[in-house]
Amino acid sequence: MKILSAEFVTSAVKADQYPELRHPEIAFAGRSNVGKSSLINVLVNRKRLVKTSSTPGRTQLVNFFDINEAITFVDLPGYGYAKAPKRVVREWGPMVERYLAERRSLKGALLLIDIRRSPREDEFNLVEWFRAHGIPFRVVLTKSDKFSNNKRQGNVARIAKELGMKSSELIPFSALSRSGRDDVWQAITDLVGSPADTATEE
Ligand SMILES: Nc1nc2c(ncn2[C@@H]2O[C@H](COP(=O)(O)OP(=O)(O)O)[C@@H](O)[C@H]2O)c(=O)[nH]1
Ligand SMILES: [Mg+2]
Repeated sequence: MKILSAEFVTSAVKADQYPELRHPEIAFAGRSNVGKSSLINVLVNRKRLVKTSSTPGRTQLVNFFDINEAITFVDLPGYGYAKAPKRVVREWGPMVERYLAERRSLKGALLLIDIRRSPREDEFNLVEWFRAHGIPFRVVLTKSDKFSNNKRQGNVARIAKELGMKSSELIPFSALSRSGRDDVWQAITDLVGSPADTATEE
């Protein structure tokens, strides 16, 4: 994918603030600090389109980005930040599920999981919501540079098993080395082109 433009559109805290955009939309979901912002920046070849941080923010925002005036990237709020206020923790599920349930332009989602971790309740919830709302999704295993080649494949297999998926359905990615970038773009292109739009039109 040749990146011609990548622009921040808006941040929303509520559904009525979501922009009216006519492009196919791809959502990025994952735990705070998993590397969501870093992935988006690498995908669009920008250092700082999306702010990265080692101390996750406390505001739960849905951020919209316009890519090439052709695709919308949606950075969903992270979860699992231990210091997040209780209210923020409570609001995350309904906010994200509502977005997934109602957003008509949504063509697919990427679920990010740190390659060193195991999927937990929040990840299983997301998978359940994707399936319940007919949203095709792929899993991206972030920070793959944390392992050597050998160990990396072992961890891909481990997480695939934990998710009940095939290793080939998981994409190892590193924002440091940019390895996996083409595979993630391919997944996005597949999702955008997939005939899944009936799924969101209940
Ligand atoms: N080693 C390594 N660190 C990463 C990678 N991606 C992100 N990080 C680091 O993880 C932290 C959180 O990244 P960020 O993209 O802000 O995560 P987000 O909270 O999911 O948006 C930052 O300190 C990043 O530098 C990666 O691929 N490899
Ligand atoms: Mg982020």
